[in-house]
Amino acid sequence: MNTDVLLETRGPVGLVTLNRTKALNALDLGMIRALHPALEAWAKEPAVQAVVIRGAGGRAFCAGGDVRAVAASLGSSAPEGQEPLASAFFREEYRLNHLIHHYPKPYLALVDGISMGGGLGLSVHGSHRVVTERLVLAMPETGIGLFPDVGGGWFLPRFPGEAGTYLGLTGARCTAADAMWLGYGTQHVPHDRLDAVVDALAAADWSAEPARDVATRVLSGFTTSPWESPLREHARAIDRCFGKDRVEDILAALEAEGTSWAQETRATLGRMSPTSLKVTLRQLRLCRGRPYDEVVTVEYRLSQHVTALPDFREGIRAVLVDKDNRPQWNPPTLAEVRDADVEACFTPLGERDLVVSAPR
Ligand code: QUE
Repeated sequence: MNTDVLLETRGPVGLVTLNRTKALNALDLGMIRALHPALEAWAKEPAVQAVVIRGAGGRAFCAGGDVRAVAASLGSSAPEGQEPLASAFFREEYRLNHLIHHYPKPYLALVDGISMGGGLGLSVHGSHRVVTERLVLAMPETGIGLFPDVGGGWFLPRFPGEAGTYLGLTGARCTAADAMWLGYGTQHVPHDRLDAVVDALAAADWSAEPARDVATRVLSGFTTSPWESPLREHARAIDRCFGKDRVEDILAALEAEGTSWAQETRATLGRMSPTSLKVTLRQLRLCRGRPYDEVVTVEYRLSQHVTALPDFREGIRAVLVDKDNRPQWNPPTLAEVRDADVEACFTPLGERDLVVSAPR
């Protein structure tokens, strides 16, 4: 039994508690393999009206995918007859995200504390994303030589204006108020009311209305107003600077802004993997407006190509292993990243492509 994911039913509610607290509930392959069949079973089980997912430990909903394990596996070949972790992990993670995206019942993520990367994959695709004042939301992958996956190509372009481009390139941390403005959060509820939310969902009468409306009505009894969104105050500058289709043009636009925010944003971009920045901007432009199922295929291709580049292992080393936060990117500058090498990250995988379709 996998104790990193706790599964229980509370009357009509299927309740998932991410419980890998020592790693801020970062999602590993064992957790994915526990979650997927449980969600599939609850989708078919008539007694289950809704699914709730939350994080244990009080600090994080989910800090991401277990990219550290993926990076560690890259040096050696997989055991005889076993698929490499980098192939299996991303495929099974994206399949889980896809199941949540098309989930036939209300799926309520109680997002309290840190939600980054893979944590968005477990939440943003659900019908209800309940955020608390403790939320710290980010897509920080360009800082580890990766790209904003788990559907970033689908949900980032759907955020207001160019906010998603800004968040995907810079990895900027968002507050609960930002998350509500973005549309990531659907309800804002105080942290200390979350247990009462679960109790109220378990006690609700699910027979009279569509389940989605029951969930929304129950949550409406707990919502509060967030503060002003700091991110929103920069929305016009973000739209001016991040609407460009080349990273170099974004940097030039930030320089022309001449504000301290623009200077800090330029400095942040200067610390990210140049290859990741170029791949990410291409991903966001290519995927904008595309159906999610197509985005999954593009992102799986990217996951296989990008994790094979040197920046991924170096980013994991610098941010998660040695924690010196001084990655030596290769190539080290945007100018040295060749367009052909960016384009190569989008190459189809043939037999190994991940092809998904909505359930009928
Ligand atoms: C970018 C990421 C991740 C990250 C940091 C980044 C990520 C991830 C973690 C993480 C954090 C704490 C843990 C852990 C993993 O950090 O995906 O095991 O304890 O999972 O800059 O994409």
